[in-house]
Amino acid sequence: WSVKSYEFIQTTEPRPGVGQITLNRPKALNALSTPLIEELNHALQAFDQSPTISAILLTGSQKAFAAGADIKEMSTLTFAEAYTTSFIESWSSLTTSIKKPIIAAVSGHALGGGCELALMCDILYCTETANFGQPEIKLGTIPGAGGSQRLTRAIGKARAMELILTGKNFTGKEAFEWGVAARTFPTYEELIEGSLGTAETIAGYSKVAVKAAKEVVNKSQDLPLRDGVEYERRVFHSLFGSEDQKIGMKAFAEKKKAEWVHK
Ligand code: CO8
Repeated sequence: WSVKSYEFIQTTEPRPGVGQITLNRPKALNALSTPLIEELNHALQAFDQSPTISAILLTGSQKAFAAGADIKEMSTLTFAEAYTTSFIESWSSLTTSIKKPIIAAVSGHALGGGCELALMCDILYCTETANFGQPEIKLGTIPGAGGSQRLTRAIGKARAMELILTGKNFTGKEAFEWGVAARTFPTYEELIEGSLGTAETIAGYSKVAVKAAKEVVNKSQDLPLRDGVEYERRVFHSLFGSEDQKIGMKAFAEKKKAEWVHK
């Protein structure tokens, strides 16, 4: 994953072990065009492969995380084109190919595909006034990047059905109250600071344990409880083979700070 210059996103390494991706297409409120998504996927892969990065922060601007898929790009697309090119399929590759934790820091609009992108991340933080929604019904279509599935799992069928059928938005405060967001912040600056703090905390742990923890929690979304618990136990057992598990437990017993081999 060679260094690449991007047009629609910015990448930085603001804290030790933390890679930040900022969506940067301000004139279109970070509408998720295909070129933007290609850059996002490239940057995510680069951070995922980087030995110096342990956690990823994905954010937009104060005004918009992302105002959805690019409506102008989609307006002339035909069924045959969408179907044969598997339009949108690669947009959710971050849920399958990125193994490091991704924190979404959402301020402003997170609509349609923007809301879906935030829902794909591992932890969602937002401002109290963030503007979430699945307004596709107003465009004569439906969510296409997992919104009907992930939002429904996150907030339950009753609320998700109402939101998706009416296209009504919901606030960051509601996102927190309904369990979509793990935390809310009063301002954009506090949101970024809080998100970086969490990313740095995660980056301070063993990479082996962090990867395993993300994997097993995400499995809970796909597997029935019994299979999920069994899967967790298998992975838990496998960690007895990791140097960092030995280091962590020895450090606890000796009342010392663990110095991870795989950090
Ligand atoms: N696509 C393309 N351009 C957009 C989009 C968009 N989704 N959203 C905003 N823009 C553009 C506007 O066209 C405008 O451009 P211009 O200046 O050239 O006219 C510029 O951004 C600024 O927008 P506004 O002037 O409208 O700004 P306001 O502050 O007045 O309004 C809103 C902000 C409320 C966010 C408004 O722009 C809006 O309603 N946008 C559309 C929101 C929407 O419907 N999103 C859902 C799109 S459908 C979708 O996402 C399907 C999901 C499929 C899967 C995606 C996988 C990730």
